Amino acid sequence: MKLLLAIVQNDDQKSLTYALIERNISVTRIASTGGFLRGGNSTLMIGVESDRLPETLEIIREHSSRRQVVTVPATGIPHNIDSVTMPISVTVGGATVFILDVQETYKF
Ligand code: 2BA
Repeated sequence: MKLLLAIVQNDDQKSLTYALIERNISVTRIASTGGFLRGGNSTLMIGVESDRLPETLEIIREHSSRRQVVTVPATGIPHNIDSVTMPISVTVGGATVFILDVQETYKF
């Protein structure tokens, strides 16, 4: 059995948790804080049988980022005015995943 610790942005944790539960993969969410940005994130503790590891990683990959539209200065556009901005779509989010071997599991 493997224990995954997946650190994701708060905005992604809900859809990721739902996706895991839908596939019958148990998950525990811990509210956490990134040491560098000091922002809230979520750490998901996921215990899975080793043969479900690739499937679980794929679910995390699929559900840990999203597209977001941000507005940026329209530099580089000929004859642009300083205050002109343009919307662009970027991918935000992502996951940091640690995988640990589980020696034994008990449920009492
Ligand atoms: P990521 O590397 O994607 O990390 C996102 C969050 O995942 C981190 O939040 C932290 O909570 C966790 N994490 C990542 N690597 C870890 C590790 N080896 N051990 C334990 N937890 C880990 P933050 O610490 O707030 O960092 C947010 C983002 O800031 C990082 O994104 C990275 O792009 C950047 N960053 C972090 N430390 C940095 C540093 N010393 N110098 C420059 N940029 C840094």
